[in-house]
Amino acid sequence: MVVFEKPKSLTDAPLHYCPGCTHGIIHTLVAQAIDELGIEGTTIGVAPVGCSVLAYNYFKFDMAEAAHGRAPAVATGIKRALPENIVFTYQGDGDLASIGMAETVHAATRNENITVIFVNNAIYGMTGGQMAPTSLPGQVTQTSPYGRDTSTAGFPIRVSEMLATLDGPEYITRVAVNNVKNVRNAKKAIKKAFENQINGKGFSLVEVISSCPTNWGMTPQKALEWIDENMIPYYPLGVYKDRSAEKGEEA
Ligand SMILES: Cc1ncc(C[n+]2csc(CCOP(=O)(O)OP(=O)(O)O)c2C)c(N)n1
Ligand code: SF4
Repeated sequence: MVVFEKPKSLTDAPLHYCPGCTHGIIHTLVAQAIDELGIEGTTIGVAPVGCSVLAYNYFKFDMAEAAHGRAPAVATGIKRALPENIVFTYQGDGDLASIGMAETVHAATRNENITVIFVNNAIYGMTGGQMAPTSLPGQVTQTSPYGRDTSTAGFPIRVSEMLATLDGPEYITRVAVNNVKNVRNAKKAIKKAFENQINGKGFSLVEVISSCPTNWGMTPQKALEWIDENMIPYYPLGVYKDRSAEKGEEA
């Protein structure tokens, strides 16, 4: 009996991510959702700038590469030109919540019928561990060696809560991938975010709390524990907006 097999929507290319990085888990969940929905032939992904810049090597369906932070704008253009296709972005917190915040907010408030996978690891991974908009108060990074000082660097941005205040978006949720239970919930949320697009519901964003053991300076195991101890208390998991559910409609 086959218990587990690689999703069809992943290529055979070996992932370049650091040992213990949870980007790989999130790639698998996206690919599984696309396989299960049978949309691999019509899906177009938009890769970001960040550690997942090479996502187009790993997904077997069509991919486009956006300039840093511009993925929701690129996805908007693709979706409007090709409305029958399923279009998603895959973005880190530096990409989505720093340089790309405007594109994110405006795509959400327009309720663009796209799916956004937002990987929040509280740091700029690819460029060597600088402070991100989502770095925690007191978090040591390359650009906050004494810890994030909120009096000069401000407070972390809770993207899901903020977007949920807008009338536009259909579905905003936060999940994590640091243990089996959370991975299972993350899978359900990602699948629902794609189903919403198939059903024409509009903008769906899944924020996934992810690890960066390399730049956090921790073992992979400790990084998963750090998510429970530090990330989730600041970024509570849960559904922040589900317009159809609020109206009592079917997904
Ligand atoms: C216009 C522009 N500005 C800055 C950079 C440098 N840069 C590359 S990746 C990155 C941040 C990536 O962090 P994040 O989006 O959190 O993704 P991660 O690597 O952590 O997955 C930055 C600032 C760039 N490539 N282009
Ligand atoms: S630097 Fe961090 S986010 Fe990037 S691949 Fe390594 S562990 Fe993952």
